[in-house]
Amino acid sequence: MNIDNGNVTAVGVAPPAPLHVGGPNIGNREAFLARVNDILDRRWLSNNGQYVQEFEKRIAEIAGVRNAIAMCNATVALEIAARALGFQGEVIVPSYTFIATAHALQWQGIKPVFADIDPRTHNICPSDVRKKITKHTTGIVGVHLWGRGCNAEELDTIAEHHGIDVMYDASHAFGCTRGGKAIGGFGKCEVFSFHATKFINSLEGGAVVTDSDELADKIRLMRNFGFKGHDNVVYPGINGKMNEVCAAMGITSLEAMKEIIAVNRVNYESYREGLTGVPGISLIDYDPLEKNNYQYVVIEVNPAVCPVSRDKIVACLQSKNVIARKYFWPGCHRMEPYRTLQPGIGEGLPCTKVVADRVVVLPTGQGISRDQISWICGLIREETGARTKA
Ligand code: T4K
Repeated sequence: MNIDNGNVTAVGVAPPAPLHVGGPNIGNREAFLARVNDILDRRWLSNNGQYVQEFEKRIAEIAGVRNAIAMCNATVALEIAARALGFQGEVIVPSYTFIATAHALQWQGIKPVFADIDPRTHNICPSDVRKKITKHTTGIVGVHLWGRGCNAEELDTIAEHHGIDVMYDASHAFGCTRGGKAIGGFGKCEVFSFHATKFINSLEGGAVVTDSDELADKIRLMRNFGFKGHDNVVYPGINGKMNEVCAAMGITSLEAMKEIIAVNRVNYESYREGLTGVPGISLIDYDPLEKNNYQYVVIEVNPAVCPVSRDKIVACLQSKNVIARKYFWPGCHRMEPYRTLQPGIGEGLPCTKVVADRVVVLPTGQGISRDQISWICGLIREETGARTKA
């Protein structure tokens, strides 16, 4: 960053190629390719192969649960989990989440009833959940947004009171804890995503984790057409299986987990340092007493204080090949089919609107250097007219 005759100019390393939010971490390429060769040599490509089983074992260990069932992606995992729990009628979810959380319900004819969030944590607000329970409610899906654990204790209390179940979309929260307990062990079950854009990726992939052996058995059946052994179908299942190449990538990614988190953390701190003092811009916090994966660098742009709008900041970054994202604007309830099916619902979601209008997610992970982060912070300072420390 230079301050030249009063003009603030961003300096640093401009990217040779676009810097994306969600740019994948690759892990040890040779280790991955060796596994792929092994898969080809052994001619076992899918259907509960040895790499899938190994991946599941490691996921369960990290999540501190008895069972992990790997799936082709987290969306299908959410659908299977919701179905295995017998959700129907209405299920309460936050609107401020990736659209898959709501679609996984809607796709099965379940109505997602949108609850507001706590503007401080961005997670589902238990008191709003209470207000949205009706005689048709059969469950609650909490989302540990950005990897920060939901208020699981309150959600459990509500669910118990109404005789319904809670499950979690933990797509962002692999490797994180809440109150020192690994995310994975809350509610009846939790779902992780290992999509390419997640800090641990299996190219495409997801998993349901649970301590209940009974639920796990049911989910395993549902994942594989309902087959219980050869020639014996006992359930109307679907195909949610993970293939061996994805599992090989997942295992390779897990081997680099510590390293990736360390990089994410350094990146997060670099952004914090680079954006300190920019008026109206704040970085969301991760509780230092918890384990965090730091996979999302999330800033909030307060329109009452920041001299430029959130959208202008995003446009400026994107024009410079920094593909920052307005996740999860505008909220699920303002996307189809929900905005048509549930008109007026937004009136009950004021905090969702405030947060969705403020958030910008910035690129992180192994594909970005500290100099590039410093350059991005410089762009933001320049756009907002913020002076920099010498
Ligand atoms: N629940 C929650 C809370 C979630 O966040 C997600 C997924 C799910 C459920 C469902 O999980 P999966 O069924 O996908 O396992 C992306 C991801 O596709 C999605 O998995 C993720 N959340 C979401 C937060 O981000 P989009 O619509 O933003 O995708 P797209 O194509 O714009 O890619 C995102 C960025 O990543 C782009 O800037 C490009 C970059 N990218 C992407 C890929 C695939 C790369 O640089 N390399 C790549 O290989 O949803």
